[in-house]
Amino acid sequence: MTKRKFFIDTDTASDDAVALLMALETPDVEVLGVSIVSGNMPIEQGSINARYTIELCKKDTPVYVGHDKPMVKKREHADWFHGPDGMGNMNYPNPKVKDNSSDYKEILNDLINQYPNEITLVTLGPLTNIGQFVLDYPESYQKIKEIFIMGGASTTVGNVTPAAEYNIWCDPEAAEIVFQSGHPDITMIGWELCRGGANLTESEMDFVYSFETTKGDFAIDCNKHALDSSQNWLGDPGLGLPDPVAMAVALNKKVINKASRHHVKIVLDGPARGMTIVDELNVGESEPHIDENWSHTSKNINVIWEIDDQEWKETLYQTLKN
Ligand SMILES: [Ca+2]
Repeated sequence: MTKRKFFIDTDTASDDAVALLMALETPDVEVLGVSIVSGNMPIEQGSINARYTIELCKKDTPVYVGHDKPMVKKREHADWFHGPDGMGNMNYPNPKVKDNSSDYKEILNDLINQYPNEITLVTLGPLTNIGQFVLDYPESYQKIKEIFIMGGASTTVGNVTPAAEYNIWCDPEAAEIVFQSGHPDITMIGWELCRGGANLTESEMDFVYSFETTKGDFAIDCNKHALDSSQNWLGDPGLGLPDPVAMAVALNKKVINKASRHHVKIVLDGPARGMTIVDELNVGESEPHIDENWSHTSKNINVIWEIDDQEWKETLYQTLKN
């Protein structure tokens, strides 16, 4: 079987861990490497969480530690959401394997040259690592097959400010570099897609426990703190899993119900910092151009508007059953 080749960039906390697990446990996918970025967690803890997840899946995927802070803005972690260790304080043991000391950018560059136009890049954290890769290896970057970004909110509802989703807000300068990079196949999976009917309900979490698998238990247990935040802080009915929803879209196109291509810009500063402005009506392409910021803009991002909640959950369950 020819496997699809994935590279994953993550600020590994609990929902990242489940997304990693999904990719690692999809039979026709090979995860070539995982890079860690500062975000939800400091990179040291993110690396520990990623390596623990990889060991749980009995894989030896290398983990590379990337940038320990955003390009311009100061560090802001999200341990208040995921628990101090990012994994619901489950006291998981330390992983046995250390992180790989190679530079993630050199590794990713080598992999792209080895497999041009074959690698799917999935980003689950702030875009610092990938923004820097765009700057350092612009030609190689364009030979990534497709890029799936968990970040932003196409409907502007924010989870860290009224305007912004955490990943984009955390490093808006890096996000803008990636969004304006000219890569022809970038898909944005906004956090709003994991809300409401895409939440895992209490009975769906019980269903996962009924698999009686280590992976199933792990997927729900490590998100206990996030469940509390999801319900009591964001007012969602159950457990929101933004990174796994993004991974489900990358793994299984049938998860996508509605998508269209638009120009998307990132707001860098002010009260709308990190907002992903989607030109939903493509007004930037029409005459007359009355605002220089939106003159002659072209469609740079595949925006997902709606997912099939049942298909996403099935995609998740398939990876937790064995
Ligand atoms: Ca994440």
